[in-house]
Amino acid sequence: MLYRPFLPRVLAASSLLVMAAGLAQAQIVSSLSQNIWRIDASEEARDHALPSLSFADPGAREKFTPAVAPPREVPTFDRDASGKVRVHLEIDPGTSLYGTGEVPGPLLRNGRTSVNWNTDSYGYGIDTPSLYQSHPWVLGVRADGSAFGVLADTTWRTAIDLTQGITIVADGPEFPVIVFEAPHPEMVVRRLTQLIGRIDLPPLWALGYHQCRYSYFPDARVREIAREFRERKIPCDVIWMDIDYMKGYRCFTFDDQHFPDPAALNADLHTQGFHTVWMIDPGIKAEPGYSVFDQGSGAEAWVQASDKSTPFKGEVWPGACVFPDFTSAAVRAWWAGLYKDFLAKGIDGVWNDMNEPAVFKVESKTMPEDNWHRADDALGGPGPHAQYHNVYGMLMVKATREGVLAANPDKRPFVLSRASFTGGHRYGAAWTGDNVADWTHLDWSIPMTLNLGLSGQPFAGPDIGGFVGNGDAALYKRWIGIGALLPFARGHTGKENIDKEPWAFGPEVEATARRGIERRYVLMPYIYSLFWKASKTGSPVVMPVFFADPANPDLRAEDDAFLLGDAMLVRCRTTPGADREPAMPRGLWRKFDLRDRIPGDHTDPDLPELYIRGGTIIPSGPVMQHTGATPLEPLTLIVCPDLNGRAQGGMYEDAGEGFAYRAGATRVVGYAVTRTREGVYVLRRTAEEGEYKPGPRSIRVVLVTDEGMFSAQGLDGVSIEIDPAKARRID
Ligand code: NBV
Repeated sequence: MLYRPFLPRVLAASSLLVMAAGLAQAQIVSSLSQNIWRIDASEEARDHALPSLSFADPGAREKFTPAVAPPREVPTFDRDASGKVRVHLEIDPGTSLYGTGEVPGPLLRNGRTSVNWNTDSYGYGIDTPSLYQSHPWVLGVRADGSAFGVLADTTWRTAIDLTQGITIVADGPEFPVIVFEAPHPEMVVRRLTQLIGRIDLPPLWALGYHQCRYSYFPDARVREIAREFRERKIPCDVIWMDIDYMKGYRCFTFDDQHFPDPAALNADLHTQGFHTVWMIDPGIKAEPGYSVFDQGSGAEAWVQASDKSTPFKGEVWPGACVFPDFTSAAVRAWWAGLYKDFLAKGIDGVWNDMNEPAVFKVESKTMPEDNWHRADDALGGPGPHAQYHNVYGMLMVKATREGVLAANPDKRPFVLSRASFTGGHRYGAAWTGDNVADWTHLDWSIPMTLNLGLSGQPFAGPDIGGFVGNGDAALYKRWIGIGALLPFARGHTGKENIDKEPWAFGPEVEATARRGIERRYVLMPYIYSLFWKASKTGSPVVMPVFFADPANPDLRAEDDAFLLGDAMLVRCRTTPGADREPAMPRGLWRKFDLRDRIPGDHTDPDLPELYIRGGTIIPSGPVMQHTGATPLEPLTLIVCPDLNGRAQGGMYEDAGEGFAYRAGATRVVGYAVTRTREGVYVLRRTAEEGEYKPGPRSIRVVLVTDEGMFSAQGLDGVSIEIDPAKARRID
């Protein structure tokens, strides 16, 4: 980068002359807010930029002022040999790169390339260039731990090359690049979400454990799975219905033989404390007489072929299909309306699959790039599929979410989507698609979830146990312990595979799986508070360990461990044999376990190790069979005093469902621990806000010290003393 050392700190004008790759191009550096810049290739490019589909408020991108100073890493624009727009940023030595959305392989992305082009990538590997979601976003962490972020604000295909600095090559017209700067990488992610939005608080049940397979059918099998969970006392909140519930794969229909009475099935499951999620794909069987096809045809709802006048047909599950054109608000509204009768059967959540969109029997695995979308002007106006391909899935989930909400206006919607785009977290959660039941994919499930979080999607996780292939007991028992502590925790597997429910591998593995899942439920008050924080601030629910010590170069590639919020570190073993010890951040981190509520938790070699950060408090609860099973009684505060004997923490709670929380029916409490001169620890409630009142509650304190864990009991609101010399030792 030629000019940076000589750059005047205050620029007289917003235009900056940049010499890049021998080409002179005047680029425009504008400010969106403090520490957020918008850079355009030229004034002309700025004036003609397509609207943002990532920004929660697209208008926010247009409210810029001339920048007083440029960011430290300034993108330069030019064209590659084939005429594509190329954006390049130099990076300082020692800069680590992350993000880029859903990418296979390790956390650290330096030296890697990926292509943003949503693709059905069954059984993907390290060389698979594109997975199901697109996130033209890179997070950079400099040697000193300060950080920056780069968002290429275009929906067209982008290739991200991190082999020499950051290079983004894009199809389509020039686009704005948004650059973020902050002293800490978590702040960069928060600033990103200031623009692309934050998740809405999910219903509490969606944070429980989910059980899926392709497919549980007929309905008797679904009932059997539910019964097994309850009889074996393995906690579970959600059972999933994959495509085989449909009648000939026609969306919004039910097979009359296998699922003759979906309403009764859902009602039965509800009685046992389960919620259900049912799949809906975008491919609609092109069959006159099928009401969804007839309605959509009448409304001219389908994506058009390149002739711009006939609906494109592609083959998916039901045979020849047409595809709703979600780039039109009218089509989205029609699609949303289809969920009313569907959800009236007692369905709680929706799973949108195949929405890259996936098309069978074609090399591209999707529709032709010159298909035609009659997109609204707000999205950029009519254009080819190449322009809208990457946002097709996101716009589908947007419509689905709206439909689910309209059908049950008093409930928080839950939608899971396979395809997505930067900003798609506002509409649905994500999973990492058709992974493989092997150790490599177990290993990747941590960094893939982390990089999605660093790209703005905090609600993500892998198919626990692996989708493609069987795997074995050794793999499953590691995976369930790790997966149960990732934000979205769902066991799933492919059609031909062996059973992979927690009990499928025999009693020993079942015991580990039960403990692993029980951990999630015990930690639910903490996990729910982290989702609340994500919804308020954009902080990811799980974060790389280097977030706890960003200037430490030894942690930059560590992805066998992760932070679950600020207070907890989860150290995993993702190889079958001689295991490496994941590196730890500097500072005080104490190992703890949940043996006081989960027998054998501390001796199970297959569960990840749990650490609590010195100076923090983790709220937790009793084991329960589902999130609605029992009240939070007692509230157990796991306390790790720092070297001065102090600790602080808090908790968010509400009804776990519905929208009263938006009108103040919330409870945010703070607790603090101090140590007296005599070495006695005292817990006090320091804050209590909001109108949600759970009633009187007892509190257990579990003090984590060098000498072991000690517990004491008291009432919420009253100070509690713990004298390690006299307190009950947990053993
Ligand atoms: O609907 C079947 C599967 C589903 O189970 C899986 O999770 C998706 O990623 N779906 C893909 C379609 C085809 C799988 C071979």
